Amino acid sequence: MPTRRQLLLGLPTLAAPRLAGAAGAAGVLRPRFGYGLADDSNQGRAARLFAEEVMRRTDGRIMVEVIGNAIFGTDAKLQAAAAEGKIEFSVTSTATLVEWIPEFSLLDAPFLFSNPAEADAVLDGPVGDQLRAKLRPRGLVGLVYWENGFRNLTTSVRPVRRLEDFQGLRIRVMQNPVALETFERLGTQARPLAFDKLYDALRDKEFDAQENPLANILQSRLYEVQKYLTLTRHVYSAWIVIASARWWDALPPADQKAIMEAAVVSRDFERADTRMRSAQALKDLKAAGLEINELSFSEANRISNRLNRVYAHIGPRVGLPLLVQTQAQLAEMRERHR
Ligand code: TK8
Repeated sequence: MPTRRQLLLGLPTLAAPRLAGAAGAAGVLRPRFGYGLADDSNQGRAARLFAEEVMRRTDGRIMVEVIGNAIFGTDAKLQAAAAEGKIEFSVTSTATLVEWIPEFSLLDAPFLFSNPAEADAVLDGPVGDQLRAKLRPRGLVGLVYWENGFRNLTTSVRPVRRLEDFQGLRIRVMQNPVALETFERLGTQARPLAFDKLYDALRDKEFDAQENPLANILQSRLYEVQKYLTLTRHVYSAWIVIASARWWDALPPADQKAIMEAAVVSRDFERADTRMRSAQALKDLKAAGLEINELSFSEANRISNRLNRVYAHIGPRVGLPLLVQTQAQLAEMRERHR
């Protein structure tokens, strides 16, 4: 077993010298998949399934080592580690890629998707493909999108029932400019923080509030340091599975294909797993003592109206063609399902 320090510093973990993820004596590759959440999380389960599928499809020639618990950090740290080739795979929020790739801010648009089927269709279609392709110049390959989910607000100080209740809340947001602007517009004091620092910061009362999908609030135990949950569903959060481009480009095409197929299997599993658990999470969070409320229709409308202006800043980052294509796809889906 590698020590934590070896993992942190990216030192070789085998007695024989080797390049990370490069072929060892027996020709076996051991790429590392770093992720931010606990072993017992949707990320952990799907990462392990991905590793199994890659092993099976390559007859054991590629053995993905799954390393969770934010040992390599979360999001921005993981992206940098993968881009630098310190790890070979990771999964991070698309929101934290926006500083590198502004077009990803498309997905930060409040209330863009109205249900998971819309998110799947856009992410797995031409729009998602164009976004993934933008990772290349950053030294990353985008494989598939996993679901984090629709984000909901939690606070420790008061329930949020009306637009006015946001006023002055010290809220942690992701390291993402659109999230920052969204919550500033709602009247909060918003500040970005990496996810692996969030639990302690809430416990130490550095923030009053945070927002995350239900499954994540549960598996990251945020309910222990928060008291109220409002089902705001204000934005859909996607995760993207990434690979180090340098490592990927050295693989034979057949292995690239096998890994891509494994990633698709992991995607379908992860989405089903996350959706099943988030339905259950509501009950578990209630049992754990969170006070839960919905937003009334009229308050939800007031909040979404207040956020209309956020779109004005997303547009220039994303560019008109991608925006139009997304809106056209959604309009077409909604027309069909009427
Ligand atoms: C996990 C993050 C997290 C995200 C956040 O690494 O930071 O709030 O929702 O789940 O991607």
